[in-house]
Amino acid sequence: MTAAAGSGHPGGSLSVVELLVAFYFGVLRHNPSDPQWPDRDRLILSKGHGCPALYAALAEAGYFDREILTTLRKLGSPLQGHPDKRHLPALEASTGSLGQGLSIGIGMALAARLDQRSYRTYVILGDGEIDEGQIWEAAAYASFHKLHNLVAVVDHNKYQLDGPVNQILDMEPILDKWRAFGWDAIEIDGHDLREVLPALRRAADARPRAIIAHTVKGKGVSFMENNNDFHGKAPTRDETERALRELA
Ligand SMILES: Cc1ncc(C[n+]2csc(CCOP(=O)(O)OP(=O)(O)O)c2C)c(N)n1
Ligand SMILES: [Mg+2]
Repeated sequence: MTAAAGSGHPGGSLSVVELLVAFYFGVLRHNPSDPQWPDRDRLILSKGHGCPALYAALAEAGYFDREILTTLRKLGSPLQGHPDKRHLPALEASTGSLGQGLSIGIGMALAARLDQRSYRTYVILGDGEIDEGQIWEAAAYASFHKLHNLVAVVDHNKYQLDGPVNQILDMEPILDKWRAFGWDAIEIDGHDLREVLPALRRAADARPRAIIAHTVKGKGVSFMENNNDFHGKAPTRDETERALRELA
């Protein structure tokens, strides 16, 4: 998809594939033929630049035709370079301006409480994204208000735009930070469905839950793995052929 577009974010898309597969095919209560079903679980991809993986999962789940996947980033396409809810009803939020998704998720979790609905709200955050101050105000707010229907998943792929997160603004110890903010925090291998599925399915307790998912940026393509050149650059034609061969 990024090759067809000639731009985009392959690295951070590939690191969330298993998380999205687990969500759409094993966790979320949802109905692709009725995206506005009031009791559906909500999923927000706060690190919106990873949307090629989200669009692929939505197409596979039946929200729209796979044919349009290669219109990514084209003028007039519903599949914009960052998720745009106005053009794609399957999305819960327009994201891409990093730092905002957890606050949006809090609004949905509070609405569920007010409306006495049992849906859960899940938010996928980037590990560079959680450098944003707004994330930590949201984290404090969610635990103070006991939003047990809210789950944050951090895609901990160890890189952000400019390089390794631990050289830019290191949030370690990440687990302790979420716990100090009152969250039930656990750590998993974000590429192993045997760990991802039970973590996402675990019943709620009294607190919001944070899942730190250890992942590899560019997962599955040898020359993209841990190579941050592919944070925001499309592969060339040759690279695309190699990548697709490796992923097949
Ligand atoms: C508010 C805001 N600032 C800057 C950017 C530009 N930007 C896009 S991706 C990115 C890095 C994000 O790193 P991370 O959250 O770790 O994402 P991943 O590694 O999964 O790609 C930045 C700074 C943005 N989209 N939004
Ligand atoms: Mg990252």
